[in-house]
Amino acid sequence: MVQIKREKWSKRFGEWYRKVLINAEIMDYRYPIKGCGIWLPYGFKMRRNTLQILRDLLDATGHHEALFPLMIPETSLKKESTHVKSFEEECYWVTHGGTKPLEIKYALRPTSETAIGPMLKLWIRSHKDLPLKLYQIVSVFRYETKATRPTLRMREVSTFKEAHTSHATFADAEEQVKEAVEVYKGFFDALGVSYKITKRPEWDKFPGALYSIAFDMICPDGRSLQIGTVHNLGQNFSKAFEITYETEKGNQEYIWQTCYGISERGIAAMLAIHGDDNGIVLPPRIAPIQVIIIPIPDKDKGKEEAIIKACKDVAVNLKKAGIRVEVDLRPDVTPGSKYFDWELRGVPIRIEIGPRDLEKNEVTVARRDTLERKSCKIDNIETAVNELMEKITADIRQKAWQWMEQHICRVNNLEEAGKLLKKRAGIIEVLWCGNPECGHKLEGEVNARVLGVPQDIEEKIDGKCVACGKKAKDLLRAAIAY
Ligand code: 5CA
Ligand code: ZN
Repeated sequence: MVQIKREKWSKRFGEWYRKVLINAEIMDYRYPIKGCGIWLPYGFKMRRNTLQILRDLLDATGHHEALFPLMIPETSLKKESTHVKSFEEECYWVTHGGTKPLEIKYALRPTSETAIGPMLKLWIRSHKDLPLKLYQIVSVFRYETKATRPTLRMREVSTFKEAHTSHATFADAEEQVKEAVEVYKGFFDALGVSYKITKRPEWDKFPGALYSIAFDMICPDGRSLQIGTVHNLGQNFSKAFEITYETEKGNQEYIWQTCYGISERGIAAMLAIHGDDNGIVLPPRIAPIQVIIIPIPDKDKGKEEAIIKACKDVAVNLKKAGIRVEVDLRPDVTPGSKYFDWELRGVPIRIEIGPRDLEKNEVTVARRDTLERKSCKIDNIETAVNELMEKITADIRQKAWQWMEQHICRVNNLEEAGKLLKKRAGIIEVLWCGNPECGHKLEGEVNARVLGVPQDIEEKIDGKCVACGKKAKDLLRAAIAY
């Protein structure tokens, strides 16, 4: 691990991130296909804990996990015209079975509306079948043309949670959008990730949607990252796939649909926002190892065995309390190197036990996020660890939100906006008349991206559009986006 000093960290975020993924054994990105990576065992455990939070949130709100096929026949993908127009070029196509060309080629799913459509048509008969809320966690494939980056922009997005819901009315679909936003808030709050919620402009909504709502975070380099989206699909797909239901009055109506997705970018956001010079910092709920215990060798050797025993005893007690704990007993590695290894991997709490600790019936507890150390009575260690884990969770979340608030810039002229965007100061907020052209002016020469109109603040709009000077209707957010 090359040490990157704090003041340089933000400028070298890309480099830091790439190194941390491989050195902390999260993902190996050297696979011979671009945009594909391997979740290494440590990263995979972290991923599993993350997904558990998401599954729990979805299951608790009446969603059901399912699994649809990877391949989508071209005939299905083509049914919704705006959808196919956007995804056709982004699909990987299966054209052969062995050496024989297929009559109908198959797309590897870039997302699954068109895989699910034909099945909903079979399943949904009456209003009693609605709402139907399904999700799956799978790989999707997108032939991304923008620069691929590990976990941030994959071609095999291997941790794609997509939810697809069907409803009887537009109002029900609107309610579902709200529920989805709440679920995602809960998810990112659990990871301690700070975010802004914005309605994407017309020109940047999901292909086939009525509108799209997005969660964006701000990376340490000041660029924004879209970490989740919620779409109201209206009846676009149900009309294309002829998915109807019988109403209570006996009429046939098209269903209303929503979909929402989160990927490994959610994990990336968590690593990016909490990380520091020493490596990653994991929220205790996510950490595969929550506590690492390190014996400090006794120079006089007299207490060596007692120290090892104390380490093991503490581990047993913590394990009994449901805490994920390990003792680092590697014989030829110095404590300093052990600290380095586990700090890099983001283990929230380190417990050191040395001869002097033992004499006082104490241990030394170090927290990963602040690197602070303090002594703690051995008897009460489970309670102390549990309390500290809660404190770490709350503190890193608060720090992440502070970072976010420090990087929201309200400006009232285009030059200033351009300057700040160029400097990657974060997310810019300006007043806007609603005209797309004025939005594009903000994107300007700096190649920024309009994120859209805020959904997380309510404010009376009073003033003029930064681009044209006409009466403003909304706030508009923009950033240099990943
Ligand atoms: N069908 C909808 C909802 S599931 C859909 O596909 N929406 S999406 O295109 O916006 O993708 C959902 C989320 O996946 C995005 O908000 C983004 O955070 C993430 N995502 C999209 N493309 C990639 C990619 N190439 N690599 C990593 N994550 C991605
Ligand atoms: Zn304007």
